Amino acid sequence: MATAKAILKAPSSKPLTKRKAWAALKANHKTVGAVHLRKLFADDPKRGTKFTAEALGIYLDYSKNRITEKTLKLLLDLAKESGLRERIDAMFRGDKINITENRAVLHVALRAPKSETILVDGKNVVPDVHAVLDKMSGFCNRIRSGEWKGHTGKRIKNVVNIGIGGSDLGPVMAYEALKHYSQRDMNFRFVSNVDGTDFAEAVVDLDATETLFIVSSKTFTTLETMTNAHTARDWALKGLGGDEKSIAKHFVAVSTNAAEVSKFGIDTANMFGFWDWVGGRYSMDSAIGLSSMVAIGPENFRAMLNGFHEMDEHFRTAPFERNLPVLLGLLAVWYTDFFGSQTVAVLPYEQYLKRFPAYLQQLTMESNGKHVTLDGKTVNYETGPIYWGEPGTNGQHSFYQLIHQGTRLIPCDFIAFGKTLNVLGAHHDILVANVCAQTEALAFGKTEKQVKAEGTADWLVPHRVFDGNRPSNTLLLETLTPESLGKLIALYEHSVFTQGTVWNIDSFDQWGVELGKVLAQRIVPELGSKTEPKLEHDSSTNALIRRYRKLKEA
Ligand code: G6Q
Repeated sequence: MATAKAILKAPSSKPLTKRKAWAALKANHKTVGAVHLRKLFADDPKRGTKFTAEALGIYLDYSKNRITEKTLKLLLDLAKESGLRERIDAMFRGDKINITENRAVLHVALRAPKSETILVDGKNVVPDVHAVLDKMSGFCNRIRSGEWKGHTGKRIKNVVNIGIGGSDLGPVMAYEALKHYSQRDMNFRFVSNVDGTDFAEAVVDLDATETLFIVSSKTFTTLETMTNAHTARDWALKGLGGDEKSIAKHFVAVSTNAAEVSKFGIDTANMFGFWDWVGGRYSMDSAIGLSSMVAIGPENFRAMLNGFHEMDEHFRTAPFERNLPVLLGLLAVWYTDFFGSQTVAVLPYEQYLKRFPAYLQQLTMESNGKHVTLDGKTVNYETGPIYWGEPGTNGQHSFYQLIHQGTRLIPCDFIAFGKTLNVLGAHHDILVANVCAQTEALAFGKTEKQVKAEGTADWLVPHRVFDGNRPSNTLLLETLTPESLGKLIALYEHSVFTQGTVWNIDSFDQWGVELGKVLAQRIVPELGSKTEPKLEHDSSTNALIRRYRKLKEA
């Protein structure tokens, strides 16, 4: 088992800006950065099929990127010099590559087939993963079939997941993405915010006798989740006639912390476990996905896991030049570090993926929003870009203006499917026509000559010119299924890994989040205190606290 020290000695220990490929890429950017995509396409009629890669039913067209074959080769060299191969092997082997928390990073074990062996501290974790999956399946089948009854004998019709961050964003995204496959006579709600409105609105039309709460929290100490869980407990008890025994039929927990689960009053027989080697933002395919499994059923959930696993295997074994996550990750590095791009827009042309960008925000930014290397040195290059987005075509009528004609370079990932799950006249052709039209317009723009030829008045011409040369990837899949969703998520997970490896940062810790978890705890009693509290913050914070106390009393 490699130690943190050994990991630091991997090829990536050479500072990024001192790697050979880095210098070569800098030089390459000087020439390629000045060339228009129009020219790159005109010079090579095969470009549109050459810069593509296909695996597991996902077609990646990355030809509309500002790269040449040389750039691609250098990016692949950079991956090699950064020790990407060694890091991938280390992750899959169960090495403790999350060095600041001294943990293995094994979300890949969550979707490993029963026959595999993955060791953490000498113990094979795969049987434990499957034991939990089996327990989840049994539970979900009982809920879905109506065999599991609430305290008053009614079947469960409503499932409310209470969790935040990694214990919410994955489940809610997966539920929305796979709604087509969900049990339609049940309601699924997700409560995350400590703002009481979130809970109040989630249960406003629910009957406690038909409602099950899944309290999802790795630590079972997160302020928001525990506050919401206690509020849910009070709400349920009220609706169930105050009998404490009713809790057992209406509350289950997903956590790694059995002691806290018990303290809350949930029988640990109704607890679904996972492990410290599953990071929050990588946990939607662990027991944290219990609400997803109730919604879509165990078979569909397992199909999703298969999709994840296939992409894991692709990432682990495919040569880098055909490796989808590696290509996607390296392109993000190219724009972030050489073009100075600050963001990446993710634009799914699939309404069911409406929460996908929000999910990706956490995956990408919590992972790679780091400013020190694995050995604690401040980086002298940019790391994690800002990921954001909205489904198409809605975004076209709002922020695309800036992508087309603003002053910033925003690389975009367009995601589309060949088949729709809801065939309605020409809707799907119109939807996909917009994907093609947008990527075309971004790349090629509209020249002054073209605008003038349309008879545009001279003074208006500059406003109507589109420079183009704005890069995009297009990901084309066949149909949105549990399996293809699994592949898509794993694709981004491993793209994040690729980026983090090049940057030599710990993509698996989140000290910024931990800080947030403690900061508010000090102020809560100051806001609630009946007597004037002694405030020892800065003058701005003190004044805000005093003003809030006045406002709430007014
Ligand atoms: C994820 C983060 C964070 C975490 C939440 C919830 O990687 O660590 O988003 O998932 O803070 O934490 P709990 O599951 O412990 O409540």
